[in-house]
Amino acid sequence: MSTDLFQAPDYFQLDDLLTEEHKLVRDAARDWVKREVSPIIEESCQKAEFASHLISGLAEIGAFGPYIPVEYGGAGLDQISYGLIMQELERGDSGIRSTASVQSSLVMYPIYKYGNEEQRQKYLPKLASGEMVGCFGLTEPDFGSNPGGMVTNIKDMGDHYLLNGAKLWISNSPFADIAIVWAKNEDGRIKGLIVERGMEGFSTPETHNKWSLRASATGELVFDNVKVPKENLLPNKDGLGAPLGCLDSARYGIAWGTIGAAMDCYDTALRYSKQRIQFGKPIAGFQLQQKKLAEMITEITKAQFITWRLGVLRNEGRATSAQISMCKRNNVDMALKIARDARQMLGGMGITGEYPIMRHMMNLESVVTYEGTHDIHLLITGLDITGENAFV
Ligand code: TGC
Ligand code: FAD
Repeated sequence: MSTDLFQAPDYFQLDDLLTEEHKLVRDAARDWVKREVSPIIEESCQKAEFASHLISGLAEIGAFGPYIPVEYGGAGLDQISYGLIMQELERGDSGIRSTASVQSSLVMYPIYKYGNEEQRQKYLPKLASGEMVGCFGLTEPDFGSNPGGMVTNIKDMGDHYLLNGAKLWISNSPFADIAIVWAKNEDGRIKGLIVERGMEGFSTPETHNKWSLRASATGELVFDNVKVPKENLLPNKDGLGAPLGCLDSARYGIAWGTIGAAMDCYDTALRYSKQRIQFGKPIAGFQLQQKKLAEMITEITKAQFITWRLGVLRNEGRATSAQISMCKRNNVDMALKIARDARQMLGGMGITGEYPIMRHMMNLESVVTYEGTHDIHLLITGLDITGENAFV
């Protein structure tokens, strides 16, 4: 891997709107990514291996539960600091951001929000320190965009629940210590459970042959008559709104994260275009290449501002799910388009691992699909503005 020369673009001085704490948190994450992620990420992707040694560093920079209160081991930061950490991690690689997103918003968040005090005390400090890693099981083989149709189920057996079913496409599942699993009870009501590795009948086969998110481990969760103790049920919220509430938090993190991936592609293409000589001058001097770069920085700047504003609204408890959907959809799409244009600007070199662009581009094909696809988020906006539900 060549030296990481990344310089973050800030065309409209967004930094002026950040607090000193935001900048400290962001810069710590940025330095860590340069030091720990950039040197190893290309090899990790080529080998399709999750670099598990990064877990302790992620914990140290506060990437596990940034906004979870300090009393539970979290960093007690605000939503903008959380977003900036995700931005920096995804600047390194979407798979590394995925690991932190899942741990923070899909595992720690539901335990903190929907769990009881014993569950918080038992799991949150270990998740924050990276001693324990979790995953989130919502998607099933036949229910992806429509998770409300899930067939994974629990039966009340008196002193425990009997869990049966399967989840597919689960980030971190192959090595996770615990899984937050969403399943229907006998009344068809969706409940959240904490399932622990080692419970009889619970297995987590890995999904291979991915061309995307290769530095992140993905797998299944298979439940064959798993006895889950009653104390592992999350008591404080049920129904589809419970997992969807977690997704709001993770989608918000992705909105920031994809700005990081876009910045890395833009910064790489800008630097390359000034150095690459064709027809006797740097390709940066050709109008067609300038158009690409000018449009990239414009789109990054627009994304930075709606996302920062979304963070302010979240800090004030005023952000809506529909606003989060719009921001996630816009920013992933923006990053994908920038990755594609940036890759072209590097010509043949753009397809190699010498530069991060192709890796970001392939990663973003997962990011545009998970946490709600591009089209699903458009329909959420459509429902919000028209009041007409296209899902029924
Ligand atoms: P619908 O009838 O609209 O809603 C059911 C209940 O949920 C409430 N609700 C929400 N609550 C909180 N946050 C949200 N964003 C919410 N959206 C809806 C809603 O008010 C209702 O509550 P109640 O009390 O009336 O019951 O549900 P629907 O079945 O029509 O589905 C709506 C739809 C399609 C928008 C939703 O199901 C959806 O978002 N589908 C996409 C599925 C998805 O995003 N899956 C992600 C799986 S996890 C993942 O991908 C992790 S990748 C992590 C990584 O590696 O980074
Ligand atoms: P489908 O729902 O089958 O969709 C196929 C196509 O149909 C899409 O283009 C979709 O937009 C379109 N479509 C569906 N319904 C409609 C409609 N009503 N109108 C118009 N078009 C529609 N899930 C988890 O629970 N936990 C995880 O940790 C997790 N990690 C993931 C990691 C990776 C790498 C990937 C790829 C996925 C992950 N997922 C995870 C699953 C992810 O959330 C789903 O893939 C996603 O929600 C889409 O579901 P699906 O793949 O079944 O596609």
